[in-house]
Amino acid sequence: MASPDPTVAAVFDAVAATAPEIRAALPGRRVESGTENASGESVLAGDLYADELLGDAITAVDGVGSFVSEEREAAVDAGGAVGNGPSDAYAVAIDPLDGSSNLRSNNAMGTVVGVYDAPLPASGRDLVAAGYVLYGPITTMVVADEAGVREEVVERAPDGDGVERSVVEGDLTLPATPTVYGFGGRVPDWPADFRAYARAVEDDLKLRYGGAMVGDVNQVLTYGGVFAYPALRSAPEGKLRLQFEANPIAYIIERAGGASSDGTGSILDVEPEAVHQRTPLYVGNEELIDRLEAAVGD
Ligand code: AHM
Ligand code: MG
Repeated sequence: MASPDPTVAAVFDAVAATAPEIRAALPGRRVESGTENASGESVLAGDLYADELLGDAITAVDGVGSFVSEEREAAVDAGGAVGNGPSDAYAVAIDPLDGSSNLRSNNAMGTVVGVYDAPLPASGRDLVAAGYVLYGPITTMVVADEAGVREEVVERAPDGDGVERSVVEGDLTLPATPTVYGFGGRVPDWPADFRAYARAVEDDLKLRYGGAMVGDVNQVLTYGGVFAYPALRSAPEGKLRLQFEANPIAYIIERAGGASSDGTGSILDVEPEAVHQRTPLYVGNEELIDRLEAAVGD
C-alpha cells in the first residue's frame, strides 16, 4: 500500500531498498569505529555504514530538502527549501542504527525515520510521516502517516534485484488490553516518582526489555503496554533524542491509538531547540501514559 504523498512514499521506498543491504553488512561491522557522535557516544562501524547508505539513498529522493542523522553534527542541504507550502521540500531525520549496542550480542536493532515539513530541529507536530525498520529474525517496516499505521515485511527479491514488500497489517492499532512493559536506565538512577510508577506497572504487566527502542516499542505496538526511557537522576533529559527517536516513535504510537509523553504532555508538543536535544520518552496505551503523567508530572 503506497503512501498518498509521493515524497513520503519515495523516502520509505529508499529506506526499504536499503534495509537488506544494511542487514547483510552487519556481520563484519560489529566493532567500534574509533569515533564519537554528536551525543558523545562511541560509534560502531555498523552505525557509520548504515548512516552512509541511508544518507545517500534519502538525499537522492526528489522532494527531500534537508537531511540529518544521529551520527551527523548538523543537517545537510539536499536541495530545495524546506517548509509546508505546496512546492516546498521535506526534512528527514533518522537514527540509522538504533540500539546498535545490540550488535555485539546479536540482538534486535532498527532504523528510525521522521519526515518533517519544517526545517530541523522541528516539532513533532511538523511530522508528515514516520516509520522504522526492525532488523529482527524478520526485517519489517512500520510506517505511519495521516492515514494510519501499517506493517510490512521487507525481503530481498528472489532474483536479487531490489526488494519485495508485503503488508502484514494495514491498520495497526495498540491492543486495548496492555501486556508488556520495558524501561531503560538503571533502577537506582530512576527518580523516586518513576520508581513508584514502575512498581505499580510491574504488578500488572510482563517485563520485555531488549535494549533497542525499536524492538521494545514494536512489542508495545504488538501486545499493548508501555515503553519508557525515563528522566534519570543523572540525566534529567533522559537518553533518547527528540528529532531522530522520540518524535517519530511518539507519532507512530499516537497514530496507532496510543499516547506519548515527556512526563508532562505529548512528546509532539516538546519545543525543538537543538538537533541533538534529548528528552525523556514514555509511550504506550493511553491509560498507562495517563497514570505515568499523574505519577511524575509537575
Ligand atoms: P543508540 O541510538 O545509540 O543505539 O541509543 C539508543 C538506545 C535505544 O535503542 C534504547 O532504548 C536505549 O538506547 C538503551 O539504552 P540502555 O543501554 O541504557 O538501556
Ligand atoms: Mg537510537
